[in-house]
Amino acid sequence: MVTKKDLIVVVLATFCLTLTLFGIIPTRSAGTYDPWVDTNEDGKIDGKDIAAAAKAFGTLGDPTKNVNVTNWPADAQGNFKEKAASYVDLVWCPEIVPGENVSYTYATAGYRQVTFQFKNPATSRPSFTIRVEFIHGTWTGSPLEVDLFTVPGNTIEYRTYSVIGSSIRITIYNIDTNWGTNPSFSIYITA
Ligand SMILES: [Ca+2]
Repeated sequence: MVTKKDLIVVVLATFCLTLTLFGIIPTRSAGTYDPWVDTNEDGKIDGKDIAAAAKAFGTLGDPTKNVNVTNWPADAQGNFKEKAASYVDLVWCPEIVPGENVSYTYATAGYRQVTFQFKNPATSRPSFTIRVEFIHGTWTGSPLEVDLFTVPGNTIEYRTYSVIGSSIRITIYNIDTNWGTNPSFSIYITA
């Protein structure tokens, strides 16, 4: 028994054969090339694509397609690199006694810029010296120091850095000989 599907297959197959035999494939496409219609992905919409559609005519299924994506943003290991959102941290440090220091490290991979604002709340003493370094994740050498500055009492200082490593380390030294206090800082990591 000849079904409707068989008829359509025959008609399409004849059409394809005619195109092939008589070489009347138009050199100028009537529409625009659509890669989703190019089922055998040879860069050309022709009888082979129609034949494939004809062969599958009437079948049912899940239209979800597996796709390969090229030129996606990836890190050195080939993992997808999602654009990071900016973040901020506000820190009230513990009391740093004379001669001591505290360090804070923040991830900066995928970020563009860091703005650091430091507040020394002391009326006059102590002064704090701030060391700012970038660390590269796979780099075993010394961290890259990008800034070293001293903030006297009753002073707010802020600095901005371009990201040049996978993390930034802020070390706060109390350079006084007698006085300690609790400094505070804000750090803005910007995508
Ligand atoms: Ca094709």
